Amino acid sequence: MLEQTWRWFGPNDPVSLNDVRQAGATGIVTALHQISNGKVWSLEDILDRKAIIEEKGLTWSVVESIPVHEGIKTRTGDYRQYIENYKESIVNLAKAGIDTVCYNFMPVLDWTRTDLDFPMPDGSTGLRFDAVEFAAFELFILQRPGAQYLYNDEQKQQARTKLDGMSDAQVKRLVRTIIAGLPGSEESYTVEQFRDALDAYKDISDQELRQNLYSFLREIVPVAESAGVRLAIHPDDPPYPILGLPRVVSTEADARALLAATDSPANGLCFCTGSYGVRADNDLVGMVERLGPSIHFVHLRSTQRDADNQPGRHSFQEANHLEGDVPMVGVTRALLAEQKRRAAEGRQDTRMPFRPDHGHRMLDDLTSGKRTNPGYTAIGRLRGLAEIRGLMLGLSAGE
Ligand code: DNO
Repeated sequence: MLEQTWRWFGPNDPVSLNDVRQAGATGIVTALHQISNGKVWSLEDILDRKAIIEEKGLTWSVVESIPVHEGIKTRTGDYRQYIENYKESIVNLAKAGIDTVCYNFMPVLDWTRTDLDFPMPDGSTGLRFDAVEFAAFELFILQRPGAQYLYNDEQKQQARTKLDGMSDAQVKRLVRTIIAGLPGSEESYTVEQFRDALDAYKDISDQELRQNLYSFLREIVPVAESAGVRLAIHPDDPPYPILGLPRVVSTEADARALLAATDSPANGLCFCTGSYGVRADNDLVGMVERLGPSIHFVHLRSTQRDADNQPGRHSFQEANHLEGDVPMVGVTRALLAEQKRRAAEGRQDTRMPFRPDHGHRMLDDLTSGKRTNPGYTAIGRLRGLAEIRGLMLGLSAGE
């Protein structure tokens, strides 16, 4: 079995550590969300948080995430200081015995959706990214310079029609959903600030962002390696360019290039099936088979692409964990095989933490008025964890 973990947003998370225990997870995935981007995580703050987790009989398994300051991504401003601070946080985590750190290198926005309560056929609600709504936002609300060249006339018309059919409240909600920051994203903007944040990338190509990422890795990976910490980069979500921004962690080729840029056991991946899985050209099972040794952390969830999708800008919604486009059985089987392989090889890092990523709002979470973080409900994730746990047990029993 892979280690069963659960994302917890800290003491203010409406889903408590007691709830996590009852869900049957043993590891906690969390971050010091109260510390602003770019600042050092002190050993004292880390130990305080660790004690809260251990008091409940759980362990702090993975840090998700130490956020990467925008200055590091653009290599502007005080970025050198932010990199030094990042290293110090890694070393402090190692001193506290925490050895796995997730991060991402998505410019401006972390994960992005257009609807946080999209009705599912069974009456639950889930997260959705609608490419037409997103185009409406970009073309007509944000009026991003350059956006008009990304879409053909038919797509522009579709977006216009979509926007015309929306009430003021719906438009407001769409804007908020896109720019106000989803849980864990650590950045949120007003429309004005958002324009400025995008502007900072106007001269940064994919190639340059890639180089900025690799330069960052060349600095932090050796520090992580000597401290005994494994880094796990989360892929882009959605895994294709948006808003004219560069995108560099969306495909198997991207992951390989990143691993090759700094060859070290500390330089690894967070394998998020929901993010990579939105692209039909990502062969998820093959990716686990080929990249397995570098997978330090796993997010298991599924997505469903719309039937009428246009390649490169898919609309999708999040599916139940064992349904949708992600071949969850094959992926899980490949992960279990990787775990066995590590044990046979004598590697120490055999726990391979995974968390059930996201979950629908369902049952009491729909009716109780409890406000959980979008995607991070108790009951929806409990369903995901229970299904995946059963799947793992079944697959292991068949060995
Ligand atoms: C969304 C999450 C992301 C993820 C970061 C990792 O639910 O998967 O916010 O934590 O991208 O840095």
